[in-house]
Amino acid sequence: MFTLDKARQIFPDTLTADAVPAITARFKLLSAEDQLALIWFAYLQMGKSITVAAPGAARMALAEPTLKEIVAMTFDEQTKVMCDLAGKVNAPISNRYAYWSVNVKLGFWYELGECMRKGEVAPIPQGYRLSANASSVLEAVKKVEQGQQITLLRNFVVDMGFDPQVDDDKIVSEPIVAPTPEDQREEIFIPGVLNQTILSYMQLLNANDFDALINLFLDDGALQPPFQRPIVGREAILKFFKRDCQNLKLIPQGGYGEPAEGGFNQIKVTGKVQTPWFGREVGMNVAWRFLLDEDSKIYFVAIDLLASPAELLKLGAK
Ligand code: ECH
Repeated sequence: MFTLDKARQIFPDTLTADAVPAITARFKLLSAEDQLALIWFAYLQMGKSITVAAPGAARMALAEPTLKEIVAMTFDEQTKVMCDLAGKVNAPISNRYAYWSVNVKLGFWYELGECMRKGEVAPIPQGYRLSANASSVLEAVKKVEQGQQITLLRNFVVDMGFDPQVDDDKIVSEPIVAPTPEDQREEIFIPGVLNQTILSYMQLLNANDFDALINLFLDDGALQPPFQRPIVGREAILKFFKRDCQNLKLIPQGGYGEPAEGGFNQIKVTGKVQTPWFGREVGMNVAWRFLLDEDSKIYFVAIDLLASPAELLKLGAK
């Protein structure tokens, strides 16, 4: 029978974007000042070809009091707050930050970036020179494709803040949007895939209909986001969907399935994913590796960020 560890190994020839964890590890070794400056330079560079969508008021409401607090500080104090965040120092704002969901953290930095542009928050000092290591990490960031670049930026931001043991039930996140009405949902068609569970998975996630989506999973089912440990059990997965997965757009392009042992089926789908932060401007190349039980319930699904667009075509006949 399948165990979670064994399920994680299905479709072993799927090549994931190894550059992302490699660059993230090197980034973590840099000083807080270098980290902030590197992100600033990378962000400016990316801003030439893609634009971040300004976060909505609902998302910003949670970070707003903290942003006001920061804007009222002196430049030196502001710089200290940002360095404490990057350095994961135990300080009031670093503590608060640790309890924000990913999107609240991103929205907070988006606003700070705007304030830096307007001169309301201390900029990266003019002529700041990155250390040799930081320059080489920045060059590495510039070389990877856009989907990997935004994943790196997101990783950097998620990792900041002081985190002793954050109680997962205390994380604050933006309010939940209503699911798209049924008659407005887009039909999903995936060449090579007829399995209804897979088609429903894509359609329900695109419609933000997480309560229906979670019913596709077995009680002890698991979902593994890119570069993360699997999230196990329906309750934890549902919480993740509601907190971090609103308004995604999944664009599956092809797939194939084959029987696995014990009456299970393994199905691989490849395609693009768009995040509401960048909309149609960035299509991330991903694979979904599904393992379904004999009743077509999801026992396991991994979402992988692919190494290159060529990986999208690696389906079927070997
Ligand atoms: C400034 C300088 C000082 C320091 C900082 C700054 C600001 C930085 C800012 C960065 C903003 C970055 C952003 C990144 C957004 C990235 C989003 C990504 C989303 C990926 C989603 C995927 C979804 C996959 C999934 C699928 C499923 O089927 C199941 C669910 C799930 C410059 C001031 C810090 C502002 C906005 C990468 C792949 C498909 C697993 C979720």
